[in-house]
Formats: sequence, C-alpha cells, structure tokens
Amino acid sequence: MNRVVTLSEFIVERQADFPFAKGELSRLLSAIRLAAKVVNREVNKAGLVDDILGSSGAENIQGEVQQKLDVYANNQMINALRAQQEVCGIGSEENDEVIAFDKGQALWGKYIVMMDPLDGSSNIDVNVSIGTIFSIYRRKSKAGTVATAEDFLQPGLDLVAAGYVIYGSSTMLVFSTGNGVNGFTLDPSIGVFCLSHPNMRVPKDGRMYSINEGNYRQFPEGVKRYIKYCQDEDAATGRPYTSRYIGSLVADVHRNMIKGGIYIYPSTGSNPDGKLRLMYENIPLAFIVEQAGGRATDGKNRILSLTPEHLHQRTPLFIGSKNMVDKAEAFMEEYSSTSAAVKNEN
Ligand code: AHM
Ligand code: MG
Repeated sequence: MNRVVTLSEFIVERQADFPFAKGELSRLLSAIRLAAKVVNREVNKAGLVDDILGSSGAENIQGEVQQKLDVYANNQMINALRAQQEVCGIGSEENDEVIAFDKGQALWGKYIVMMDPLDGSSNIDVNVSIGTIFSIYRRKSKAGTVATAEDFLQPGLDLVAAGYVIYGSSTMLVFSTGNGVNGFTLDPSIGVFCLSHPNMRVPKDGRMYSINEGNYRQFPEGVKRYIKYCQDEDAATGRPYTSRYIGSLVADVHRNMIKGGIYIYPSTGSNPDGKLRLMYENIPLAFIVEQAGGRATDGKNRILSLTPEHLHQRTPLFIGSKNMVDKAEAFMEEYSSTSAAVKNEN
C-alpha cells in the first residue's frame, strides 16, 4: 500500500519550494486549511440548518445578495488568517473595502491574502459544488506599517501562492506555490487532507467547453464563432465537443484541470468587462492553471500580466487547456473588428 501523505507533511517537505522564510507558508496554509474544514462542515449540513441556508438579506459591493454561507465562510477565513498573524491585509469579494490590520503583530505580517470565500454561492441551495479561491502576495510596503493600495493591487505575476477548495462530491484543496500544482482530498473520517492528485496537469487538448450560452446574443463575434467551431462536426478533432456548464467557476475549472476543456466568461453587452473578478477569481485560477500547463487570458492578454486598477475589477476569462484557449483567442483576434451591426445579425 502506498504511504498516505497528508497536507501538513507535504508542506513541511516542500518548504524549500517557497522562496521566502520557512514556516510562514506553512502557517498561512494551515490557517486556510483550517478555515476550509470548518466551511466544509457547514456546507455539508447546509440543507439541515435553517438559519444557514438561504439569503442573509445583505448585498455585497457587486450588488449581489449575499448568502448566509458566504458571510460565514468570509468570517471563518478572516478569523483564521488574523489568528496566524502572517497577514497584514485581506481583500475579499464579500467586503467593500480591504481589511488592513492596524495594530499588534499583524502590522508586521509579510503577506496579503485576496479571496473569494465562497464562489458559486447561488448553487448552495441546490446542492451543487461550490468553492473557495485564494491567493497570497508578499506585501510591498514596509513591515510594521498599515498595508496600502500598492500591497493589494498587485499583478498576478507577483503572486507567491494560490489555491482553491472545492466542496464537491468530495472536498479537495488544490494549490500551487509556483512549482506545479498538487491536490489534496479531505478524508472526512479523520478530518485530514491527503495528497490524492500529485503534480496535476491540464490536458493540452480537451473536448469540453463551458460557457453560459444563454448570453449568446450578447457575446463578441469571436466567441460566437468559437462556439460554432466547438459544435461543428469534424472527426479528426473530435468535434462536436461536449458542452458542460455548472455555473460554479471552481467546479468548471477543476473538471477542466482533470479532463481538459475550456471555460469562458466573455464580455457581454450588459457586462462589457465580463462578470468575474480579476483579483479574487481570475488571477488565482490563472496561476493554478498555468502552473498545470494550461492557459488563461482575457481573450487577448495573459491574465497574470494584467495590473489591477481597482479592487473589485472584472475582466473576461478564457481558461483551460492550452490548445483550446489558443483556438478561442485566434477567433477573438480574427473577428475583433467585426461591426456591431454584423454581430447583432448572428
Ligand atoms: P459569485 O462569485 O457571485 O458566486 O459569481 C461567480 C460565479 C461563478 O462561479 C460562475 O462561473 C459564474 O458566476 C456564473 O455566472 P452566470 O450565472 O452569469 O453564468
Ligand atoms: Mg462569490
């Protein structure tokens, strides 16, 4: 029987991979791991608990109704990170403003964490997979001071680690510190994450495309043409491809990480920058997918090379198997100048 490697053992063994001081990453990841387990416990009993299931009545900065579990997950993550004192600031999709700790040891924390504590939360009520997405940056400002905007608005190229937790048929934590991607499955009987998917690689080609086709009429011409390409018959390339859209980004990306595929959330007429947030969703997932050999762009530019201008910024996202993203980008390029009149005819 193979020896089971737990997440804690793995982190200790791989500390040399982390370019900065030893121990800090372990403490940070163990805070995230702990919060993930607590959120997982609540997610699993969501259907049982009246005051957890359903909406909290509040709206977040994007004007979306917050689900109670979003608020719960947000608080758990913040509390766990605050307790570790390695972090001087946290940006969360659920908070209008950043949290910059202004007293105590946290002022000396060297890291910033950006997160979407519970992505896909509209799926909670219907028992569909949801996820937590996080990314870790090194602060730019001086330790001992309150973190500033330049600490929070860093490009993905400056990331030091990122990951996601998927609360699915099993719960997994997948992360990268820039040396490949590893996935750990929670063994609920002992409450321990065990290495189940070492060195994850996104297949170079895939046969699945994921997009909310209900918005078809509002898509850029390049995306419309790419969808048609996916639906065309061509035995040589295995088309038509299969359409799979869970509507839960972590779940769609995770499936494509394992089976190959592309996820697209393009600009639409009503959301010219797409829906997904650069800092909380796109950058961390782009980092992981690239580390696994895939690609992530906004249809033109590499997601990781974009410098965020504001906290809750959105960008289009094309992410997944390298050859599929290349192809979709080629369509975007070819039809970039198609006029609005032509677009509306399709
Ligand atoms: P959320 O962060 O508010 O949950 O929104 C993000 C989610 C993604 O998980 C999912 O891929 C997308 O929104 C679905 O959006 P749509 O319903 O427009 O297809
Ligand atoms: Mg969310």
